[in-house]
Amino acid sequence: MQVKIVKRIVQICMLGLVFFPFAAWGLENGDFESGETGWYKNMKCPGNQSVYPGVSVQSNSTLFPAVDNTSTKTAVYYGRVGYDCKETDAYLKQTITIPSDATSLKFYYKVSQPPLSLGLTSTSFKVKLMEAETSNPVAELFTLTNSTVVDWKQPDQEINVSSYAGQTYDFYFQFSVTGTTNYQEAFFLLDNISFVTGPSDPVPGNINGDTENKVDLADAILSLQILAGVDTGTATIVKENDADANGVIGLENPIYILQKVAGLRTEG
Ligand SMILES: [Ca+2]
Ligand SMILES: [Ca+2]
Ligand SMILES: [Ca+2]
Repeated sequence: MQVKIVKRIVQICMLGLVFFPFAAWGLENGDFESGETGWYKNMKCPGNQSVYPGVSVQSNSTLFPAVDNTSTKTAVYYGRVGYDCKETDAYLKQTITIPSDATSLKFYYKVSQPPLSLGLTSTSFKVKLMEAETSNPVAELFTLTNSTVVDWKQPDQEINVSSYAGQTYDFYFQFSVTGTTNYQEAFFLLDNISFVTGPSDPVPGNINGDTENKVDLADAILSLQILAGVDTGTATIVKENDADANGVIGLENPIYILQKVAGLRTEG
């Protein structure tokens, strides 16, 4: 009888392990269609309306337009200066294990703010990884400061996360607005966060590796800079997208890219 009870207890414990794993694998509710499920929200200002000041998930509306026609909800940071509370460190975060075959991070954002000269002194939006236990910073994956108005878009550069794949982190989307003039405000919208997994197919000519796989003058200029030995600073260079696939950025790249731009090349 006792053996049966012990067996039953072991079974229940094992079921518990199946249904409540220790860390979430991958990202939960990255499109915010389940509201704030899976996300921890830091917001010290109480706010007596649904959206100020701080970070929340809102239904699509004129003020918070959808990123695409599959979206009904969007994460929104509403930064307002000089109201009853200053929310200068609002964030959404979740503890995740980045998929072991993740190559890059994707998300869409939108900014709506007046010019800084009208009373805002700074705005920022950052995507960060922190150590899950200690909150020590690990990496700043994306930074946007003092942005002007931008409609829904993805980051210009691919955000490579392959060196963090398979590891567990606190994953932060952090917002800040400061200013000197009361009632100045800025909105940051965020949606469709996801990890791209598996090796990506090369896109000949997309030397700067932008996430929309555009082959344009920016790639031509970058490849000419590489050819000329000019310091390209922190620019991303994706050798896998070399036009003739030998991994060396030669003159064939600006030629190929300019032919593409001029519409002289319809195939590949
Ligand atoms: Ca959505
Ligand atoms: Ca490009
Ligand atoms: Ca080459």
